[in-house]
Amino acid sequence: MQIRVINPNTTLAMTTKIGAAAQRIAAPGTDVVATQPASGPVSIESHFDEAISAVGVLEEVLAGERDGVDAYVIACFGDPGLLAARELTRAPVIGIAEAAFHMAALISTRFSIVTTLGRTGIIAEHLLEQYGFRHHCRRVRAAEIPVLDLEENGEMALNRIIDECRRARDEDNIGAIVLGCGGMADLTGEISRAVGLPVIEGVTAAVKLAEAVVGLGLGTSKQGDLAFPRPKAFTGQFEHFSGLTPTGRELPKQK
Ligand code: 5HY
Repeated sequence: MQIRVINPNTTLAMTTKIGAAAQRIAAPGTDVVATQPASGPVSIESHFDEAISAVGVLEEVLAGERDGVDAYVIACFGDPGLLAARELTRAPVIGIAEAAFHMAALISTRFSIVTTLGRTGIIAEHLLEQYGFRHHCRRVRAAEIPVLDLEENGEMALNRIIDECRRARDEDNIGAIVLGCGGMADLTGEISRAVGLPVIEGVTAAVKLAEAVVGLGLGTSKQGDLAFPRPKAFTGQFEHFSGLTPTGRELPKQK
């Protein structure tokens, strides 16, 4: 199967790192293609960044539909454009925040999240509510590092994240930690060894969930609100979305 892992920001170093972490965890026979939008923010650290990056995610899904992709992963912890992306395809679309919440809830009754900047913590709070994991999560904490410090000041960023994870371990009465950024995709092992708790991050969790959904012969339901959007005219820079019709690509029958 082919999984398209979309990094919604436009920092190639982070896309490459996310792709490598995803391919490392993928099962034999799973081919990971890591992509990023042609246009958008170099990092996503606000509601504005999220909103702009969501259009880029949708462009990448439409490109994936032309390539016959079997599943998609949205590799930003805000899951930007997730439901809109699901409307565009029969293939499963997995957001890394949702995947990490599910995985953490499978191995612990309570977890805390450690993200980058405090200001994006509210986005994780909203997703916990939306996905029904509010009662599983003790706290949403922040290492107070800009997202691109994960690329530019890796050592410092890692130490700040480990310090915050240790505080979560000592203060939150939890069984696991969720890392709140796609750019942390390669840090789980090191942090888990340093903190002594299971550490989940969304990119690798999402790849395994995508494989499971495809493996069951399941995909995005086209019954109800995730049906293909009704074709219509779009104007200006979005004119190319006009008359958008589904590729009609059928998924393998459910097992
Ligand atoms: C992410 N920003 O996963 C989010 C993390 C965050 O560019 N990739 C980003 O801090 O919200």
